[in-house]
Amino acid sequence: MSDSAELVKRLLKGDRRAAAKLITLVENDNNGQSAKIMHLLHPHTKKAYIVGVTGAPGSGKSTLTDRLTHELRTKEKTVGVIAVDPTSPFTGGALLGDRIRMKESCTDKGVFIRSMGTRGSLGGLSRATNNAIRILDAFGKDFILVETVGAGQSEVDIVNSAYTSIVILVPGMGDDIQAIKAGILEIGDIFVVNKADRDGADRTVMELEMMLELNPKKNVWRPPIIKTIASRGEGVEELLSCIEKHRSYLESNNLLEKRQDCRNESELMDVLSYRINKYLLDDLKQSGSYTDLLKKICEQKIDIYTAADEILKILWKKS
Ligand SMILES: Nc1nc2c(ncn2[C@@H]2O[C@H](COP(=O)(O)OP(=O)(O)OP(=O)(O)O)[C@@H](O)[C@H]2O)c(=O)[nH]1
Ligand SMILES: [Mg+2]
Repeated sequence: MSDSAELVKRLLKGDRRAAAKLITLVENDNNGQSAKIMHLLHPHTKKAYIVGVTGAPGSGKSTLTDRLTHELRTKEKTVGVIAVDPTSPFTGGALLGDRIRMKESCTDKGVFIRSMGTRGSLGGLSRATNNAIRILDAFGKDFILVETVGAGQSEVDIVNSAYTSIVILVPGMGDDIQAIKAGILEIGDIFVVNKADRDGADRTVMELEMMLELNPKKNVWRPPIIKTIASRGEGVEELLSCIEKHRSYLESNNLLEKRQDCRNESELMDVLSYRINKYLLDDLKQSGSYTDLLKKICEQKIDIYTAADEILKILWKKS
């Protein structure tokens, strides 16, 4: 039996080390190992409930995730936590930081915590994270909490794959609210104003309410706004009850299936474009006609669009 098959077998029996090893394998994705692993895992997935937690650096995502994990554990739910850290790929600084902040949950067997760093090519992080989510799903975790810094496309992609997305803001971020309005506001199913022990929390809630009012996307679900003090665990119970309400809303309106479909489609497109890039374009770059066309562009004999048309013709002929 291959290495990954053995690991998947151990994962399904509840072996934590196998879970950790498998996530490392999908992170590195050497020799197409992710594909093999995902093939074996697929029948064992689609059970976990995925929650995205996003917000600016330092807004309290890890603290809140830790508290939420604790709250879920009191309800006897098992939890997987994935902290996506796109900014510090090498040092492991954020990893340690998250570990320390999440220490409360760390010794608990019902909790599995993992940080993911930027790796590989563009978009590799969201693919690795999606695969890690599936690994923890097959591992049997009831809830998977995914922490991402709310900036950049890959984080938005990751949040998009959650069933319930929590957007965290902190008081005194008026300008930031404006800045994130376009992207993050649309994906928030629940808004949290954390650090409510600071001045201006009510004002932030008000500004947020006004912004949501202006949001043209009028859904039956009106995103609630909750004030929390994550460092003291205040408001966390209410947050969990909002997550449960949102889940019931999705389930009773057949929207959970829809979100799962969206998630599957975006992952399929991601894998397809990755493969098209990797196999077709890599192959093409080795070919003489590609080098010839490139040379012609440099010599001003052909423009880039015409060259691209020529390349597409070559690819179509091949397929
Ligand atoms: N005053 C106050 N401090 C808080 C609260 N919640 C978290 N903090 C503190 O804010 C700091 C950042 O919290 P984290 O949970 O690490 O924030 P984060 O969003 O995960 O940060 P990054 O992962 O680095 O982006 C820590 O020092 C926390 O103790 C709160 O409700 N009130
Ligand atoms: Mg954090």
